[in-house]
Amino acid sequence: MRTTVGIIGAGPAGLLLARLLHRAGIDCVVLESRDREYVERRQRAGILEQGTVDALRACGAGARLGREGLVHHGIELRFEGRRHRVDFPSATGGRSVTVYAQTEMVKDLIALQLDEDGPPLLFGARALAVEKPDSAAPEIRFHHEGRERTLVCAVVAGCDGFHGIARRAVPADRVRTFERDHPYSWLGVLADVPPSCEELIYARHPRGFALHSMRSPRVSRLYLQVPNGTDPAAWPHERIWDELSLRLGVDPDADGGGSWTLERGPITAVSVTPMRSFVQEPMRHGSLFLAGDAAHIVPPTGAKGLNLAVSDVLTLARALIHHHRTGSTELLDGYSATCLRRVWQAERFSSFLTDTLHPRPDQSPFEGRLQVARLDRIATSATASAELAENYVGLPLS
Ligand code: FAS
Ligand code: PHB
Repeated sequence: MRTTVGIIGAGPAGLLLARLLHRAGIDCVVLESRDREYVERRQRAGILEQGTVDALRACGAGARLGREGLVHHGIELRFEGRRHRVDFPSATGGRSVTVYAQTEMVKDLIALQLDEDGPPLLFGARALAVEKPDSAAPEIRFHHEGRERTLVCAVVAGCDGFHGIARRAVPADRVRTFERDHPYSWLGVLADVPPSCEELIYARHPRGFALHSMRSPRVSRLYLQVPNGTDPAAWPHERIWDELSLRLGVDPDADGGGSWTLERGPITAVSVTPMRSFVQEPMRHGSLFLAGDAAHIVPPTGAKGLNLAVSDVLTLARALIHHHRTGSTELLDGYSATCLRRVWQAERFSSFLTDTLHPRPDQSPFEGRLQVARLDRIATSATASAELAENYVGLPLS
């Protein structure tokens, strides 16, 4: 098989890249190791930055998003029984975020690719290796339908996530990795119950962090900080609801207090995700370009993972299209530096929010007070609140 751009992975990064290249007349092939049902059902992110929404609309993938996406103009912080709303539009010139599950974005992109005669998308095609990545004709060796095959390309896009193989095709002496594991994980819950809030609630409680998000007016998505290695089976559903109610609870007599109750309902999915920060530099090696989780991971606290994957792909697509039209490699040569500047800003923000909202198991009482002081500063300073808002809605694309 031959193509111009071989794309490994049919997650948000690979699917959006295929859509953008196809519309620009650049042929590509997407290789995805899993089957369609698995990819479409895999519970992941829920918040789209304005830039992501704009990009999906611009490439014709925003119809259902426009109908079903929930536009949110702020989030609520809760700590020490207090409540503080961070307003987005007033601090960011009118920008907001949209609640629209990654599963739905993936379904929309797959449907467009398969139904609108898009580029080839092979499910059950597991990439085994990227050969000759620093040549003008790199090859992807992959396993599909019981046999090994080779896809000869001009460019390989490694969009195969943190556990993929593309990143490992770069010689070890040519990369620098930066990583940090956090001493806690998130227990994620999907529940068939209307959300008990209009906007997301991020809570710092001495027992641990909790987040109340949503998927629709009828489905709630909630998270609890748990120790690493937690077995979901150790959390019966009543225990989950009890702990969420405790950590998200408010003090009627505190700032912004009032009364608030967490509605309970049938839990349909429980999973545990470790918190990880990771960056591999550079994001390019010869004809191999890494995008999304294949190159970097952020803890999900700042809702940046999916949105970073999108901004990498917008940068890569623009560079490939520029080269296709002019022959110039200028944007391709600048790809890694352009992406990494935004990646590190997302790592900075995600680390700040994660460190502020999650009591660490071994932290000192002093560090606990610092976390409360940081939140108090955001709750009492328009400047600090605006800084959070600017980062949450997404920094401008370069
Ligand atoms: P993805 O991992 O989504 O996609 C990579 C694709 O490549 C997958 O379909 C995989 O099957 C395929 N693949 C892997 N190896 C392959 C091979 N050898 N051959 C062929 N295909 C291969 N972000 C948030 O903002 N908020 C969240 O709440 C959140 N929760 C998350 C929970 C979990 C468990 C994980 C792992 C991540 C979460 N993230 C969250 C981050 C997540 O949304 C990612 O940022 C996003 O999926 C990145 O998209 P991709 O880069 O396309 O990678
Ligand atoms: C989600 O809805 O899955 C979600 C929302 C905000 C986050 C992380 C996850 O920061």
